[in-house]
Amino acid sequence: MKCRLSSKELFSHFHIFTLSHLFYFQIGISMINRRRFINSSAFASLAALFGKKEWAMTEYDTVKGKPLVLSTWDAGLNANKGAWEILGRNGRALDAVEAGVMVTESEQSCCVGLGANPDREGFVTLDACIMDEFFNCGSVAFLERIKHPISVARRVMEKTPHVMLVGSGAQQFAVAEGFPLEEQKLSPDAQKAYDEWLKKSEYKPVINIENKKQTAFTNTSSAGRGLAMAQENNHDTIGMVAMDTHGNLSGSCTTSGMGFKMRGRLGDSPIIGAGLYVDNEVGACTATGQGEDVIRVSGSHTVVEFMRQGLSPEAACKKAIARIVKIKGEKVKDIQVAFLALNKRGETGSFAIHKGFSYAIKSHDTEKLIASKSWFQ
Ligand code: SD4
Repeated sequence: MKCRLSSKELFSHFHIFTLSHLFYFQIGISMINRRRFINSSAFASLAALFGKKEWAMTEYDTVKGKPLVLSTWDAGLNANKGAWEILGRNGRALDAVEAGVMVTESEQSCCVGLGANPDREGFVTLDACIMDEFFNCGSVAFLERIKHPISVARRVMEKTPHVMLVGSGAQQFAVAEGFPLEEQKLSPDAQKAYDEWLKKSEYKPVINIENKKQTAFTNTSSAGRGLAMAQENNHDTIGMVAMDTHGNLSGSCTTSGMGFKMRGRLGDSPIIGAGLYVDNEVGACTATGQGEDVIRVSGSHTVVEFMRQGLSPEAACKKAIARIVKIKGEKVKDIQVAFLALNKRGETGSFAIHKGFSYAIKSHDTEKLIASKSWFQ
């Protein structure tokens, strides 16, 4: 009996045959050396033939001996210096991302640490998370009166069976670990901003408040906006990702969240996969801006997955931003979100919804601030 197949059918049979053989072949190989197999040019060309780009891109060649740190907003310049104390001496990325953001937690700012803007009840509540090269991660949220939430997040990661502690439980753990309980008191700048805010009590986040010059961190009304712009301070929520000399990645993120938020509100920053994600085989990403919209798309994890599929850090950030832009429709004009990413090759990139987002980079060769590309100009 003659069997006639069209070229389309022939192709699809060949495709199925090849895929199933590849599957069994890959299981066998993985026991020997999966990494070498995936990187082999034969496999890469088969992947290209079938348009399955991610097969060829699953594993990146790790760059070694070129430590690098990236962090969000202009305050990232100082934070990077803190991280570099460790990275520049061939220390571990995890230690660097903790030390780096502790610099910002100690500075007076609108959006990080105990000096920052309070919630609508007048209390400063802090969120932070940290992740290392082994998928270890720790997080604290709705934490009050503790100066360095990032270090408490690291203790959660290292000393508990959990990933996340919140509120009074997080505070109790911090105190038991020896972190001092600070006074329940607003900084003079935050007090001024809160008094101003109380006049209208409107929740209206201002995009790019993190980089606006300000002395009192009012970010709610148009009057407040003018005030914020005219003032003289320059800090922010900080997300940091770093690669150490061994090519290992880690990340951290710490914030007081959106100013004048509802009591108990959490944003993306303490949520692993939203405000931060690290996959040491692929890359790392952190997010800043309106946390609700980062959470909606599991932002940082989504960016890392796009990098796994072969996109550059910038293209991966842009694709995640495109998703938010599509979801938000008209409302997108009032929100800012930015992603900042790094891959295993040491390539970096960012993308924001609106212009005005900047990030800081530091390596052996460079130390500078970069204006991010954005969806809207
Ligand atoms: C939040 N993502 O709490 C944070 C705010 C932020 O720069 O990043 N500000 O939603």
